[in-house]
Amino acid sequence: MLNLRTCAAKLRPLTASQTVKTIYQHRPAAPRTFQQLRCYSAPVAAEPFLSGTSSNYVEEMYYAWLENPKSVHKSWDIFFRNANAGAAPGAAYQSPPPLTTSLSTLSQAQSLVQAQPNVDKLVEDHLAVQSLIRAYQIRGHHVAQLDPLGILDADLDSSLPADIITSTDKLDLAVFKERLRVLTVGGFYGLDESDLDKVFHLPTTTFIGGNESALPLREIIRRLEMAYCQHIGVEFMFINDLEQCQWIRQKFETPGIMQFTSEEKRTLLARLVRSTRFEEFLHRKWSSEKRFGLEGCEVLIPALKTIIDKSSEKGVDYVIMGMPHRGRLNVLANVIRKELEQIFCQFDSKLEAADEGSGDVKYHLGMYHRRINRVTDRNITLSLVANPSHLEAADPVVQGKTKAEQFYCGDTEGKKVMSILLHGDAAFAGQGIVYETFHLSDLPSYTTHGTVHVVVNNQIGFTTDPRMARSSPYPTDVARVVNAPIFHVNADDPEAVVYVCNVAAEWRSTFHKDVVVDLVCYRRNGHNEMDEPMFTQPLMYKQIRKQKPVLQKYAELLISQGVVNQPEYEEEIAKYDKICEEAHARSKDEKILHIKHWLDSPWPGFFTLDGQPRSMTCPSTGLNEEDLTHIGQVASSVPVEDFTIHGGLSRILKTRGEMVKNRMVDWALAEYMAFGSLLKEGIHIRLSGQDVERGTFSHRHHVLHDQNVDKRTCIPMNHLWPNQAPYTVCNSSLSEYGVLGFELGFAMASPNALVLWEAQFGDFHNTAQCIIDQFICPGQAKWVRQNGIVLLLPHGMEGMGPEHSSARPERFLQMCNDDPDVFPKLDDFDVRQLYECNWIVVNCSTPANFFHVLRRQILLPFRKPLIIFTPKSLLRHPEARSSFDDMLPGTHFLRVIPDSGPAAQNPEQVKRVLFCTGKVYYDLTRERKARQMEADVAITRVEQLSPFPFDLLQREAQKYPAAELVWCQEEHKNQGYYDYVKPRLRTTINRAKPVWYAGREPAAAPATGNKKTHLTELQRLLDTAFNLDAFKDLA
Ligand SMILES: Cc1ncc(C[n+]2csc(CCOP(=O)(O)OP(=O)(O)O)c2C)c(N)n1
Ligand SMILES: [Mg+2]
Repeated sequence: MLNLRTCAAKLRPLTASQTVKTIYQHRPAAPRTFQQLRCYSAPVAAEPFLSGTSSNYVEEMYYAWLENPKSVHKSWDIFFRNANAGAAPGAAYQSPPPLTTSLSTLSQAQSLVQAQPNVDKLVEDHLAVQSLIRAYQIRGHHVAQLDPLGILDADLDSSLPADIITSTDKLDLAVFKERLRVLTVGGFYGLDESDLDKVFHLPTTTFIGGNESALPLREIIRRLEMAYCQHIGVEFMFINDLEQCQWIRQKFETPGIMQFTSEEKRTLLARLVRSTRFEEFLHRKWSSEKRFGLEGCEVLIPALKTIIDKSSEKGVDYVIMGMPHRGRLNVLANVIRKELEQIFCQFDSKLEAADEGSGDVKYHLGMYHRRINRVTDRNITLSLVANPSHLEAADPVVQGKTKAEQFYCGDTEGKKVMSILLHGDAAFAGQGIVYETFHLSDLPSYTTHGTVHVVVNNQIGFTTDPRMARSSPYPTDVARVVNAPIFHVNADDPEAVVYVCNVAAEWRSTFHKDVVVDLVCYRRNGHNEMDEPMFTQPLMYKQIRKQKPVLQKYAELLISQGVVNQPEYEEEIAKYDKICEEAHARSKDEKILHIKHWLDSPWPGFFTLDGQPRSMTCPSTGLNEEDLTHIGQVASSVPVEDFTIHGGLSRILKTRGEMVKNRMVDWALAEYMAFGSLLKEGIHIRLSGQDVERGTFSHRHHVLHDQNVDKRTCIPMNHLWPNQAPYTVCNSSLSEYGVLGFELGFAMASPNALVLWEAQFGDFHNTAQCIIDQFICPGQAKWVRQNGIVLLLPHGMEGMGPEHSSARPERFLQMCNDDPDVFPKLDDFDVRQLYECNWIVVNCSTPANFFHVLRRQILLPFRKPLIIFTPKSLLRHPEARSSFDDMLPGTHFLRVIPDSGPAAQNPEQVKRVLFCTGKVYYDLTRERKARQMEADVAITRVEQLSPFPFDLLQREAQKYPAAELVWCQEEHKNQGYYDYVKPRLRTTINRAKPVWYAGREPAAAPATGNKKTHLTELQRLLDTAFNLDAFKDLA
């Protein structure tokens, strides 16, 4: 095949310089072989007709001829023979007679080909027809009739492509003729009207012929119009894969392929009835409630059901969906099949909440439902992921959850679990997260093996016209970056929609790649039912008022076809209305809202049946010496044979080995110990983020690379124990929003996994702020959904400038739900306080504490997000080491590390207690030592910032009765921890004393860009911290 390609490439026209170089080459006479033919490229290329796109056509014919010379037209056979035999440039032709009007005369002509020498016109006309076919395949969608209103251009362009012979108004023969004239007679294609009845051989790149290999031009144009310019616009020619293109052409070009049985038509009508009458029912009962109805795109319901039916037929048994507001209730009712009374009761304002959760069921809560698919008679589980208002934010979350479900059921190819993402047209085009999510779609550790995207393209976003909302022709153009085919379809043609959805589902199950269905529709009402659309879209809405609902149109069609009769149709409507009425009556009995019934990811077995934790205790997070040593040894070795690692890495591993011998760990080893021990207990671990495999600071090295064999890698963590859980460590794309969303989704699927996302530098997390603000911080409060995701955010003022210093602790702390002014009434702070918080925020100062907090995350009987500010310079700081003794059984995470030096021995003498967190501790102890103030100043480390260790810090403050209390931080005053800590510290001491501040001044940027200024600032804050008179005048 490679040879074939090379050879065919030689048939392409050469550049001028290539021609000059090769044209005078010696051309030995030779038999017809690929190798030999390479020499003849110059004369062949010099044929005048071999230019531009026509060379592709010739290439195809050449392939066909090589395999069977009879498979091509006689004229081509002669041409290739001559070329192969070394004919001079321009002399390879021998002209056959022009084709006349019928197929029979075509074959006569073929037999006469050598006798009649006028082949030029024939070849040119064939090439023109080939170009024409290609033009329809590439640009036919631009003239497809996609807008049900008939007033807008789905591609925002009212002009017709210059190389398509069509008129948008099929009835206007005059327009058609004029266009034909412009494009043909002396024009683009060089054909004329008389050619319309001539028969042309069809290339292998089209299926319009069905069983025929040649057609009259008139019929070719008609069939191309049928395939590409009706209610379906297919965008696929950018796909760089012949097999995939052929597959799509076959699906849309084959004559008569879009046939529906009467049974299928009736099913489609019944689905449209449900979709339409559901909205009507809601409108009747709650006319003044917002519901973001589906009117104008009722076809979405049959569309989704088709995708699910077809996917189920192909073996999928779990579909995870994400969608925005539009039609959400309808999808819940008619696709996921949530009980109608459960939906209707949400409109009852008297509904009381039985559990926590902000109760925004109607538009945001998720759903999980297992049922039998009636069409395929197979089990199917459907899950709709809870989503915030932030459009498209749920996209990566859905993908992460899908990946996790695939991972946990061993579905490595996405044959059993798949995702469907729904989008609005404005959001799909406007939100960058869509692009980020697409870019995850083909990455080995992030692919879900194809997502079906469905766009509810109502050609408006709130009040904004598409012309003001996007620069791309279609709202779907973003999908082109991953070569996803895009099927635009007029949503008022339900059969076209269902056909396209079937093809989309088949595409996904065949190629396991993303695909987009663009439902071009309209929005019958305003953005919500209370909005007046005429303020801003008067003409569009005048048209919409005239628009017959799709159900009515389709019912009339089926009645006219005799597929159903009027009474049957009315009965179908009455049947569904009755279902709604009965459910409505039952819904009045629902007095209590159980938000836990709206979970998208139940964790069976993890909670009690009431959804409570199975205990309120946490065992010791320590580990036995044997396991510590074993993990340490694997972490410092290469556990496979004949594997050469980099010399520098050998030294790192050797140092690790020595540390293990000395029963010590640094940061990287502590992480190894935590991960390795959890893997032994069957906990899957997934660490994802930019460059996490090595670690941004080159400290981790979880993936070893053979220096001699390309792409040969080894992950020692997966060589720890015989039956261990798998460890996934994956460098991500350069995205935060997308990847953090993905990992959050991954962590949703199971409580028995430790899922960590590491920011390259903590600063960068703010690109993913939406995931933090909308999901991680309030997820449980809003949606009663726990999540144990861990964020590793490198943080610290190290003179690297404003961009690489701060993970913005102040923001995370500001979003903690503990009350600064109330000392919690708890008998157990260790676990109970964690249970009540919205997330845990820590800044560890020792590797052992880092080890414990990671293990605690899994050993807790519930799940909370964990934010860890991780160190940079401490990764290699000689004092930032821990002994195995601090990690043995019985040890645990220390929320506070009290001073243990001379100050603690004589607490009454202590003049000042410095409270701090993280790396500044090492600066403070160094300075204290230098000033010989170890007996005067105690240093207390707050390791768990939130929930705030009120109990332990109260003890610390009381221990030093004569001491001033100072919060010391290296961050600027308006940043870091001060604003969070100060009121809480004051609460612990009943506001009996002030809490002073030692740290940098307030500032707009997180850090100075000047190294010297950085050091000056540091010295100044240390001076304040140890100047016992610093606050005298302020007291
Ligand atoms: C990220 C984000 N920005 C702004 C909004 C406010 N908003 C809600 S709906 C909407 C228009 C959405 O248009 P489209 O995506 O076409 O969906 P449609 O409502 O037309 O179905 C906007 C701007 C939002 N929800 N999310
Ligand atoms: Mg819209």
